[in-house]
Amino acid sequence: MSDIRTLGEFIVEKQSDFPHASGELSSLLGSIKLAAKIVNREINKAGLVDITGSVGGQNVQGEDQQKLDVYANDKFKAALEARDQVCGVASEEEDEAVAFNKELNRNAKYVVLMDPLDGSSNIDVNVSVGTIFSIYRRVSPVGTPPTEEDFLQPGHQQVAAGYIIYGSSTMLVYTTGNGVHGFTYDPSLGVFCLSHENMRIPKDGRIYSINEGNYIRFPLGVKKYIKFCQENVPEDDRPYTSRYIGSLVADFHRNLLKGGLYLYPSTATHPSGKLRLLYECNPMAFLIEQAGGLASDGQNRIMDLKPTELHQRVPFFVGSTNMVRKVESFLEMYPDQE
Ligand code: AHM
Ligand code: MG
Repeated sequence: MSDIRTLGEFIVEKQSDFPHASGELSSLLGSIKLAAKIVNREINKAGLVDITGSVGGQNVQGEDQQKLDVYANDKFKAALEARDQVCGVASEEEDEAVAFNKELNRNAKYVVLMDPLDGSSNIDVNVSVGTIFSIYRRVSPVGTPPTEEDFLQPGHQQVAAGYIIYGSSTMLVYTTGNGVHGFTYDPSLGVFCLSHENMRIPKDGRIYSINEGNYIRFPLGVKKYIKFCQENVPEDDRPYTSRYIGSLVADFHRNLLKGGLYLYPSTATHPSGKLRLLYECNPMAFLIEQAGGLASDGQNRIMDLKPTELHQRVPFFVGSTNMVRKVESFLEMYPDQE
């Protein structure tokens, strides 16, 4: 028992990493931890109760909303509002940013951006899904409602980011800019236990993760890169292995542990790709850089992009440093669509 370090204990221990730590960020992470447990409980029951399937509506981007998407959104929002450390949230499931109106919330200094249930189309088939979160210090004055500028900050301004993977076991992985730490949920104790301290992604990898069904619509550089991955060059450990779950958190998590590259490029039909800059790409970019990897839109560092809208999409290449550099070099070498 004495070896177990819980997420709560670890966060308190690490508070001293912040020169003027007031405990507010720790308390905020505590809210996320609580909502994660509630959502985890519900996801584990998904096959048992009539909770899966589309709720009937569509979100702002015209995608089907699943019941658990809505459930997760509500639980994370409620948990974040309850502890008074957050003045507003933006979510994949909300058209606009949501300001919390209580006076204590208006006095809070953080905003949270989240994808409450990423990969939710996978729930019905018992495949891992996840929650992704990103935390910023507000730039508008404390005491007022949050403004658009609070939510449209570049990724390098994040103070913390992380994800929860609801998988064969449930894990919470986060960074506050001092490395990446992973905690595995022990359902019998009801606590997240430190299992992966200071996670590092290998500089080289041999897993590539992409929806190859879209091949015909990819930029030429991506097509050439895929062929490069498939070439028979034993001295370079090629051909690589292709692994694609279709659940960003799960694909990212595997590649973080083993080394690899996740790609969601622009396509002929979706010139900006599919993934959302603010609550999918930026948090993953912060995590991967903290773990020693890279995240790029094909040319630029993801965390340097200046967001212009809440649900903005961006091509996304994330993973082992040498693999990201390689795909960037192919995009530079073959700039045109075929
Ligand atoms: P979602 O937020 O609507 O669930 O979409 C994001 C998901 C990612 O988890 C996953 O990597 C990607 O979409 C899969 O897209 P595709 O089905 O086009 O391969
Ligand atoms: Mg998503």
